[in-house]
Amino acid sequence: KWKGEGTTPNLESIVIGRCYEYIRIVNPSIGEKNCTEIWEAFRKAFINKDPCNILPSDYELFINLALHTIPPNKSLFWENNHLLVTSYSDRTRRYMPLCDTLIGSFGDFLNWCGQANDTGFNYDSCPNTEECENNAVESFWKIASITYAKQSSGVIYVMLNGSAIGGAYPVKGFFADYEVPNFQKDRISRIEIWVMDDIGGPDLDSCGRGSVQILEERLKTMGYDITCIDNYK
Ligand code: ENP
Repeated sequence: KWKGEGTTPNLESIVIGRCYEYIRIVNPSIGEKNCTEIWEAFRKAFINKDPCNILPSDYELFINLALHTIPPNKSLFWENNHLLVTSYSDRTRRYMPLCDTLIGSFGDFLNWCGQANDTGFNYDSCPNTEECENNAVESFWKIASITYAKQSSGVIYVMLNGSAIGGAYPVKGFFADYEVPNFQKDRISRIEIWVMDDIGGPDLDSCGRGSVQILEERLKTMGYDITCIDNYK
């Protein structure tokens, strides 16, 4: 038995439903997509395999089928702010973070894994990152992050949490390791960082200080035009 939570019950129905909701209601401008075919590609990435040996490249077909453009100035990167990002982005109406793309909607708030020599899902438990990094969920978010960062253009927004223990900008994390290195410099006009403190929470990190300063310097060294705003209204 693994230490992580098992596959979300009704995963197939949830994901196929989200896919149709996405292409019919949330973002019909991406055009026709075959949700059943995309689901099959997603499933085949990890089913009937050792759950600790799933690589980002196993999701390549899924990514190719689900890919659509991200409008310029709509990308929103974040760390430790999932619920605020979800409500503020308003399902693509205001911004389009990764979880509001068709690719991201296959994983957001869900859990999944399979097992070797078995064509079903493991609903009891799944390996967490400490048990093995090459698990189905982690590898999914890696390739999703890389793809999303490569497609992002115009003004790039980054929402960090100034009350996060360990710093607003984790120097190891999806944003630092898979997104920043994949930005397409010639398509990005500037980067705007928002450091949001939790309501009633401590002000542990802010623009020009601590881990936010590390991020600002990293991006400046890469040649980006940066603005940073504390508690963006
Ligand atoms: P956490 O640990 O605050 O939140 C993890 C939760 O957010 C999980 O429910 C996860 O879905 C969902 N989620 C949505 N988008 C992402 C994502 N994009 N990602 C990992 N989990 C995501 O988030 P993290 O781990 O720090 O990740 C934040 C990253 O997301 C940032 O790089 C941001 O720019 C990016 P699930 O399937 O695990 O239940 C990439 C990695 O968008």
